[in-house]
Amino acid sequence: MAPAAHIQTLSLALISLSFLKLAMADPRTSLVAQYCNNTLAANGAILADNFVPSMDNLSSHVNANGYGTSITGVDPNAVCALAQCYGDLNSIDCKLCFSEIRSQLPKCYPNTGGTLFLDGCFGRYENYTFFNEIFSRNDTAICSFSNNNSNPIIFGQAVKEAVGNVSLKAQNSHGFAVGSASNLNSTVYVLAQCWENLNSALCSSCLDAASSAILSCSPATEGRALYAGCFMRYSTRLFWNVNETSSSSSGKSKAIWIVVGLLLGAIFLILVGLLIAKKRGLWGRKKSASLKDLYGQEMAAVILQSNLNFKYEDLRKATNNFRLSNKLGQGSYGTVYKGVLSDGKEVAVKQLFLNTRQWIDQFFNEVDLVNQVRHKNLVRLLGCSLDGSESLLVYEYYSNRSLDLFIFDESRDKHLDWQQRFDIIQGVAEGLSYLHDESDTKIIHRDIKASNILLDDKLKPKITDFGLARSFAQDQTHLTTGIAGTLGYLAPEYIVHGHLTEKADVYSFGVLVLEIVTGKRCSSPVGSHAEHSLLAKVWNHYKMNTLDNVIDNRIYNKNVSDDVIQVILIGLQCTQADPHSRPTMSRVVEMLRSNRGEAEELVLSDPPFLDVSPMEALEGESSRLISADMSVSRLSAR
Ligand SMILES: *[C@@H]1O[C@H](CO)[C@@H](O)[C@H](O)[C@H]1NC(C)=O
Ligand SMILES: *[C@@H]1O[C@H](CO)[C@@H](O)[C@H](O)[C@H]1NC(C)=O
Ligand SMILES: *[C@@H]1O[C@H](CO)[C@@H](O)[C@H](O)[C@H]1NC(C)=O
Ligand SMILES: *[C@@H]1O[C@H](CO)[C@@H](O)[C@H](O)[C@H]1NC(C)=O
Ligand SMILES: *[C@@H]1O[C@H](CO)[C@@H](O)[C@H](O)[C@H]1NC(C)=O
Ligand SMILES: *[C@@H]1O[C@H](CO)[C@@H](O)[C@H](O)[C@H]1NC(C)=O
Ligand SMILES: *[C@@H]1O[C@H](CO)[C@@H](O)[C@H](O)[C@H]1NC(C)=O
Ligand SMILES: *[C@@H]1O[C@H](CO)[C@@H](O)[C@H](O)[C@H]1NC(C)=O
Ligand SMILES: CC(=O)N[C@H]1CO[C@H](CO)[C@@H](O)[C@@H]1O
Repeated sequence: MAPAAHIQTLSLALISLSFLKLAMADPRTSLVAQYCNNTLAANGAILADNFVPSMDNLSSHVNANGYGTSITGVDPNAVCALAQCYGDLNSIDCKLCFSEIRSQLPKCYPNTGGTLFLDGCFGRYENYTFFNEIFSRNDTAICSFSNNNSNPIIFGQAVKEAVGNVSLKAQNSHGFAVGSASNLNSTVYVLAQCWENLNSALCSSCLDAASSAILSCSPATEGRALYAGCFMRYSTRLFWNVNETSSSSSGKSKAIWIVVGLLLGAIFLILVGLLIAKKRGLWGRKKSASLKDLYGQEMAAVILQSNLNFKYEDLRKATNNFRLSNKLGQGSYGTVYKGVLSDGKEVAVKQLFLNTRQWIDQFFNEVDLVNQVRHKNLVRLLGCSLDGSESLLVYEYYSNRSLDLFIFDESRDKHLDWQQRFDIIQGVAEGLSYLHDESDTKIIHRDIKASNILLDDKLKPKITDFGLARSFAQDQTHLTTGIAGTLGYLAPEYIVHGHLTEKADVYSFGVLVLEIVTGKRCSSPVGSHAEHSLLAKVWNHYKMNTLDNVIDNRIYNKNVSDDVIQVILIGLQCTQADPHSRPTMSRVVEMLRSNRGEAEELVLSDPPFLDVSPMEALEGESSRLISADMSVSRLSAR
């Protein structure tokens, strides 16, 4: 190759490198400190009911602004929450950081509050409005003395100058600043951040206190000050994300991403080839990331050429321009509309909320996964649209909508008899068993619940919403980056420790079985909690040998009650607190086929963790709380 060509390739490669660096900036999700308010909730069930919508609301604010507050519910079980990404995070990294907050904060449940400092963002919830607090009893400085600077006096002066200047700069620039100072050969980097709701007087007081606290860390090479209203960090290395070109991307359309990505991907392939040929491992570390990028682009190309491809314009017409009257429901990642294609075929069109890079990966993930798995009890994906301003997925339409509309329907016009309910339970079990054990890649659904079970015209169940599903084999490291799912259906080990295995699906399935049999919701809509202790209630009847009483009276009769009870026992077995005591889904399918819950062999222990509300426990049965604690600590011991 001519020298000129080398230079050209190299400069293009450098441009692409800087792009990758931007795209892969660091969300800094490592944990600095977490503490829980030591007050127990007045009512854990209502707290849980309020927690999820409060976090969802918070999430929408943080995704839009990098900061947010939300208030859900009323005293004494309100959930007031605040989250703040530090100013140098781009919008994608902010989402990643917040998703870590989202998954870690519930560890404080059922206490009324929790505070979490990560290196890139902050989150807190309490049962009162704390938004203007700048000090708390837990304010502290954390110093890392592992590697003290060898010249403490010179170093100390650099720390003092950098901290003082950056603190001042932050007070004068909307609460965020970064900066550095050098003294001889010591350079110190400082970041300061106030929460955005604080006025400048409060921000100044907080940063002043944080500054004096953090100065006590010198000569440690790392210091962090954690205050109720602000965060400050100094380090001897440059730790924040440096601004390069125009910052982040949330507004950019997907099309631009794909074109840019393809271009850079191609350039990078050339570079990697060159490097390998020359046996120079100079940029080896970046290589794997870029190849992962290429994977996404390949997917796009494959989809565009396949019959999975739908035109955005056709889908817009099919759904009457996404008219509200065509709306079927709200899925985890987007709104679902009914559409009628030009040939008269009815379809369900899912319009994904977001179009950032992270979500595009999710999008390919979903297309890829749902297209790979084919089973009579799984919703069929017909295709997707890549050419419009939004990401759309097209599914088969099922006329009888979702299971929750049937089992929780108070009026009697959508009645399901026992045989129909049993068939639904069996179908869902078979679908899940396929996902766990029979498909090419093991898939954990993560969000099994009544509204994710669709019913076709013969009332056969179809599991939907694979948006949360990840292939077990491909993505092990990211399994716990965000707790997804619906509280009430979530397995305790997943809520408390973020441990995700297929046994979390088994737990959710068990909850669903109990709902189908009793006709009661495991967790009620926001604000009420009457049925929240469904598991506890069924459990109590099991212990008193009165399970007859929990059966939905719309299906109850003497002839079926034995069969129904066998199924309840399977449900209880699936909701055991210890994941190892839960059967696999293929075992559940076997038990259902032989129509026996195998009561004799069954040893059920531990009432399910989530249903022990502190109030019930304090009102007398304190042994229940203790036993729940034990099941949690047993989980932590693993
Ligand atoms: C814990 O919550 C109570 C109100 O329930 C509040 O008064 C107290 O300040 C909180 N503690 C901390 C450390 O935030
Ligand atoms: C969040 O809460 C505010 C105030 O209660 C409300 O106005 C807003 O619509 C909510 N946003 C979302 C996305 O739920
Ligand atoms: C917060 O919860 C505690 C404990 O349940 C309760 O005593 C207190 O009144 C609650 N605070 C507010 C503001 O409701
Ligand atoms: C990056 O640039 C934006 C806008 O130009 C600015 O608001 C922000 O403070 C900058 N961040 C850093 C870390 O320099
Ligand atoms: C936070 O403050 C409370 C009340 O002073 C204390 O009991 C608790 O141990 C503190 N937590 C941490 C992590 O410092
Ligand atoms: C660093 O300095 C601190 C405080 O001066 C001291 O306690 C610590 O032992 C020192 N550590 C090392 C590794 O020198
Ligand atoms: C810090 O502030 C002082 C006083 O305003 C100034 O002299 C100094 O140059 C500043 N240092 C840096 C690194 O900006
Ligand atoms: C910085 O300078 C001091 C004295 O000039 C010296 O003792 C120290 O080793 C130097 N540190 C580094 C990292 O070069
Ligand atoms: C119970 C119920 O609503 N069943 C309906 C399911 O869908 C078919 C086909 O649309 C209808 O005929 C049933 O009435």
